[in-house]
Amino acid sequence: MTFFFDQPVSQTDPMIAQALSDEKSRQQNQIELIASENIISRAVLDALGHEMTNKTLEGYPGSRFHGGGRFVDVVEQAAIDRAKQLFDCDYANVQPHSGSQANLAVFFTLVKPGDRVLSLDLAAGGHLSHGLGANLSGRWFDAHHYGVDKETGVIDYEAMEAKAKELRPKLLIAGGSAYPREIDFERMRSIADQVGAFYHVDMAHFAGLVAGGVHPSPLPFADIVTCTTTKTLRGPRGGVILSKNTDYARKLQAAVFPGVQGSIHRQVIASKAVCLGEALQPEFKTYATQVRSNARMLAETLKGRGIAIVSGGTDTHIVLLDLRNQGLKGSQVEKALDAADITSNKNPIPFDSPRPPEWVGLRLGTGAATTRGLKETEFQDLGNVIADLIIAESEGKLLSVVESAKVKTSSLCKAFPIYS
Ligand code: DSN
Repeated sequence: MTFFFDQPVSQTDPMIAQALSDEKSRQQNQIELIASENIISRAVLDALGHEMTNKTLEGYPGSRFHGGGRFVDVVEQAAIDRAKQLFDCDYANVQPHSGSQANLAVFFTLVKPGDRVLSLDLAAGGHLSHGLGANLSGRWFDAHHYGVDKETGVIDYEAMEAKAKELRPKLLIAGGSAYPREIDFERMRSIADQVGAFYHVDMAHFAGLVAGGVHPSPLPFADIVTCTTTKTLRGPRGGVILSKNTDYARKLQAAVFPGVQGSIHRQVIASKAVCLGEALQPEFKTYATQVRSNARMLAETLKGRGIAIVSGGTDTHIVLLDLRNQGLKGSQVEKALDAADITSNKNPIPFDSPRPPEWVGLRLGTGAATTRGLKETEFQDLGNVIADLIIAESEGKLLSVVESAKVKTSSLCKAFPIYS
């Protein structure tokens, strides 16, 4: 059996090994601008690929359903303690397998099937786990949505308040996947209080900016906050639930396990602990500051080249392009950028079609490329490369710029290598 325990995948399964190797090269040789992605450290990666994956364990540290959990208890307790310290709160649950599972546990804790919830419209930047019809949250709850002002692209708080007063939801939800501006957490708390609703903030995208001190924290205002460790927080795929109010603790613990999950993913929790430990270091503030500065530079550069940015700019890592002036769909531009080794995703803009092929937005994010080491100068260059590609695509001349764009992307990748 020695080979079973010691042979690497490159020897045992060449087909999968090739795909893994190709994916690593793709990441090394492309500039990643998908806002929900990042590049984790070798230390986080080590924990993620650890033998701790072999263990089965349900329950919480010190109170498990299976034996042999003492070392997992060490990592889970460390992750809990670090999350509480990082976000200055009194309750943390690090077990959710994803942000969607974390959000489901919040529903489980605060509302009952059929209850009314009010969340950000998907096209305005919301998230599918906040009440999309095709998602369990939209099937089991009476979901309604608030949106953004048509002119400014910023959340219309007056309309939100009017809607909350009319609908009297049990739960008001903030946050999402593509809203680039700071949210007025205090104002939403006041709206929730006026209608007797619970208030949940999903900070999945901007959690790293909160951790780095460059974005306001929702913790002082929300009943419960969820996030992923994946995006600006620069950790493994997985969710976290946080609160300053320990009154929710008992219900939240039971909502995660056995409410929506069974056995925990121990190696992921170990890697969450490592990522949270990294986020507590002073260098993380420098990284978070750079993420936001880079996003501002990217937005300004694109605007300077005549490309509209939803809401006119960004307060986070997200830059959402409105491609209507160029007569392009998001999917066309996603492909044009991909041809030059820049990875992005088509996205709806506010009031966009519900059909993905018709979306006229493109979402960019600066987390991963900032981790790679790119600063304002490189993001200005990148913004100009992206503008060249968009303008050429709109004029039907993409091939004339792809090769020179690829040379620039390639030189950035070489200058800022990953996983040497
Ligand atoms: N919600 C998806 C995104 O923002 O891309 C995945 O987390």
